[in-house]
Amino acid sequence: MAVPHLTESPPVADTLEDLFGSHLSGVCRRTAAALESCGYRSLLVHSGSLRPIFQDDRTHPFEVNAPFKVWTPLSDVPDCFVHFVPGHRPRLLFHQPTDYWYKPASLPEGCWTGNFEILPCADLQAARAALPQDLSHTAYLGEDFGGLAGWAGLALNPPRLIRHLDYHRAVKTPYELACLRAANRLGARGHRAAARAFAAGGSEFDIELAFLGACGQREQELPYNPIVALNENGAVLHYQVLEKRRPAQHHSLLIDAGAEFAGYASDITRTYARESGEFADLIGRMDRLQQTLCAAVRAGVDWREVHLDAHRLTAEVLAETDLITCSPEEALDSGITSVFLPHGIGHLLGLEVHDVGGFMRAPDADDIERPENHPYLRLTRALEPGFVVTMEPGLYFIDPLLAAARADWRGPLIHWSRVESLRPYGGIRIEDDLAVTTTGCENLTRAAFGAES
Ligand SMILES: [Mn+2]
Repeated sequence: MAVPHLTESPPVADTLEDLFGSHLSGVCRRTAAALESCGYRSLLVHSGSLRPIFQDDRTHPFEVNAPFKVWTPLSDVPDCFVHFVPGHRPRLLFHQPTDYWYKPASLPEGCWTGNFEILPCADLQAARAALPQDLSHTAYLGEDFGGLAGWAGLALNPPRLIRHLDYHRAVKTPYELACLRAANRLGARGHRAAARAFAAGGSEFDIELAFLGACGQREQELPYNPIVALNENGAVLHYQVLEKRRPAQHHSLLIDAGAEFAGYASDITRTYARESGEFADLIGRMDRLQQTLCAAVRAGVDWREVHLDAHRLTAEVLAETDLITCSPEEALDSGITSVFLPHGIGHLLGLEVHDVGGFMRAPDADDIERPENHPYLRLTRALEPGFVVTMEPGLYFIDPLLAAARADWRGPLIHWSRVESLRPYGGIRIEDDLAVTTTGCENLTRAAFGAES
């Protein structure tokens, strides 16, 4: 029998320091190789700029640039730079203005800072002065902020270098996996609170507030704005309204919401029925379908095949639940499954919720095509150990897609009275985050829900 305190994983904060050091070494190594292969001697990465609102003295919420977050977990300080010269310790030019309208950021502390030479810079001129005089053979990643034109010699966002860096971002380091586990634990905590708010009869807005409160994050800290959809709103894939009134009746909740940890995202969807019955049964079927798909995930698997398998399994569910009048084979051949499942089965996840590099055969090769008639799939690469992907099958009752199908030759293949009885529930999506290994995958989301319960 295992001794509990030995088998428990240590608190995240105790292990991140070591993990960050080797993460950063890996980032330095792969960046040095990419720079050399593309003919540059150093890299300058911008955290991003504050964007002013038209005719106002306020700015839009700050969104840090993902290529900067590869280097540091700083996600809330604009106008910082990482300057990396292979063979040298990376330098962080940390924006610290003199200001009394806003509170300037304090110099960063924490396990990762010892890996950098950190220089406070009051403004962009100070940052420029801290950089070498000669910026030729330096690649710059970030937007073209006002004044950058004066920084002569920089190569702005060279596409080939970006491809090299993006390609390798798909494979996560152990530090990144630890962050993604933590983001899932936060997200699961939010989802549990959201489910309670739904059971208590809350509005979409109430449910979102419950999610935010339990995660301990404001909306702009989250990796994406939560999709909180009651009843038929679940049929709008990226539903954004957040209705403040409670509906007359609560039938269902579809919530797609994730939290962020050190810049890394979780992306989690759950669907709930208020009462037992055929929609609750359909959720159960979709949950089993999702678990079947997860069980087949391992390194070497072609993600396009996973997507097509999802359609095969969806065709079977449609036949079993009497939603179609034809066989599963005919549903698949006729494309009927895409009426009910009109999005990709999953995507890369990491510093961005839809992470980069999903189509690349190799840094210097062409992209891998999507399967024919599946225009929304965001990942076509074969899986490698260290990829983190979402698995998110769905089944929806979407009026415009159903109307189009009803009007053409597909009409007789759909059982319309069955569709009508399920329309008030909107739809179902069940989404977990999976870390791919050589033999299978680690389900970061189910583990997080397990730890929460
Ligand atoms: Mn997703």
